[in-house]
Amino acid sequence: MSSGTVRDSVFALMRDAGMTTVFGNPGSTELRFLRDWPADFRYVTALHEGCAVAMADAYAQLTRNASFVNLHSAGGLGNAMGSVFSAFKNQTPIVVTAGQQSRALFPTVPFLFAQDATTLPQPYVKWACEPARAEDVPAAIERAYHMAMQSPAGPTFVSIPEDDWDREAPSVPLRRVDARVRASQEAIDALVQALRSSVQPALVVGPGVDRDDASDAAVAISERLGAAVYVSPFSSRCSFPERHPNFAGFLPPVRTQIVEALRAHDLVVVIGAPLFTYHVYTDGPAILEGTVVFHLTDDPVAAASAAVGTSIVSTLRESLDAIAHAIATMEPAYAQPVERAVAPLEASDALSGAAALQTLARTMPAGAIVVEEAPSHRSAMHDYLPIERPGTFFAAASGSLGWALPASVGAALARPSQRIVAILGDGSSMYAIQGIWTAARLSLPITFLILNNGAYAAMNQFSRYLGFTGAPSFALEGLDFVRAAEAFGARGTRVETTTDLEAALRTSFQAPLPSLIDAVLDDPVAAIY
Ligand SMILES: Cc1ncc(C[n+]2csc(CCOP(=O)(O)OP(=O)(O)O)c2C)c(N)n1
Repeated sequence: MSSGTVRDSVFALMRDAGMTTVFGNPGSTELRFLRDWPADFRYVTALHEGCAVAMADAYAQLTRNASFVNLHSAGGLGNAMGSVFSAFKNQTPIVVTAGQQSRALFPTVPFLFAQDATTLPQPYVKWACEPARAEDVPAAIERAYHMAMQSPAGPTFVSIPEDDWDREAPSVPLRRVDARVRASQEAIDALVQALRSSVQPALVVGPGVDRDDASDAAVAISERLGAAVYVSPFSSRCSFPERHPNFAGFLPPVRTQIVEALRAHDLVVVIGAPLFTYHVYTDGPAILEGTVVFHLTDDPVAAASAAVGTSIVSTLRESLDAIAHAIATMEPAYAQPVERAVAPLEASDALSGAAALQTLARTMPAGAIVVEEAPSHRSAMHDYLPIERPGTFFAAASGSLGWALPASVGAALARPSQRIVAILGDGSSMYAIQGIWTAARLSLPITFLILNNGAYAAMNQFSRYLGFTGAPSFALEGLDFVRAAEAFGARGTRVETTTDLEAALRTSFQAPLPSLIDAVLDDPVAAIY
């Protein structure tokens, strides 16, 4: 086994793993890693560590490979934790590294020392390690890579003392780990049997289907069975084309409403999502009594904590292919159409959130990727901006704000020839506004569309839903988004009508550069759920 420095070995390993883009924010404890930067590596500077991790998150989701993040000791990792939480909930593979002080200084509790470095990111990383010896760092990174990639995928963490990089270490070639998990034939047979005998089956698809690139199999199964297809509550990806005739809509994160939505079905198969994700408590059963429930998941925790039914743990691609194959000889059936088509808004210059989204749907280039974080507009988005293709919609599964703006930067880096549209609330955008600087520095074709209602409107929405009054104001006055965009080197435009929004969008889509559109809405607080 050849030997060089830790640094030689880690860079070789990263090359083998296809992790040649590093998202980070630097400090002195990372300098030995960053110096003499190899020409075949790209370093993406983020001005906040939460941005670095969110960029790496979308980049990993779109490249379907773990991404690599390098942060500055405890302070950098601390800043990143909101996005680490999101990556954990998104099940995105990211190898997060952070610099640590020199080993020889540990006993003196030096400046920048990350005390108990591996505890800080817990429990939102799958594995955290500060190797016992410098020469163990490459093997730790290799393990972090494999752990991050295995289902359920997620972030992992390695703390690296700064003096380790120049120490001698063996080279660690990347081993191949095939971690696909296949369900037993018996489990698949039972599910196929239930599908064959169901009168009115429903599929509930979650982000895991798109994550496993298995939407085509979900479409094939639904078409063969005539199964209505619902989207799981708060799904962070598009797993089923939303204009497909079998598409039946989005389940709300409320138990009683899910029961109601699925009432007509004798069989419900939840695929690639928890069963179910709730936001508010309501009493009653998780599903109508007598409904048969199956659950396909790659996440043992989701299987163990499902409210009802039979859970089958496997890689989704494998089990969906097996099911599609088993029912391929059945006569194709047609789903009973579900009444959900929402009438288009009448032409008007009034700029509501719904009108803005309808305008976007009309003007957005084919193949554009939408990254969303505009909490009070989520249901209007479902109604007026149907996502037609899996692989073109991303949101944070965590509900933690500050993800989408930098995630759109990671998406643009992964898909340089595609237009990225970040749909952002005015409040949400401010958690990570400095991500615009990275987009501007790298000339990325991102349209930041701010749905500006001048408030944390979701907080008002939710207060009303819960019947609470008397909270401090959730208004957000005095933010100037055009000047903010310009301060970071991007173009900014403010619009107040649908006509001006359409013009601004068309201009934005023509330039291969980032631009921000501040859409000032005239919007009453919409109902929630
Ligand atoms: C990190 C974080 N802090 C706070 C919240 C709580 N929160 C949920 S929605 C919301 C309001 C977001 O406002 P905005 O982006 O303007 O969207 P709007 O609700 O107006 O559509 C807040 C503060 C959160 N989800 N994440």
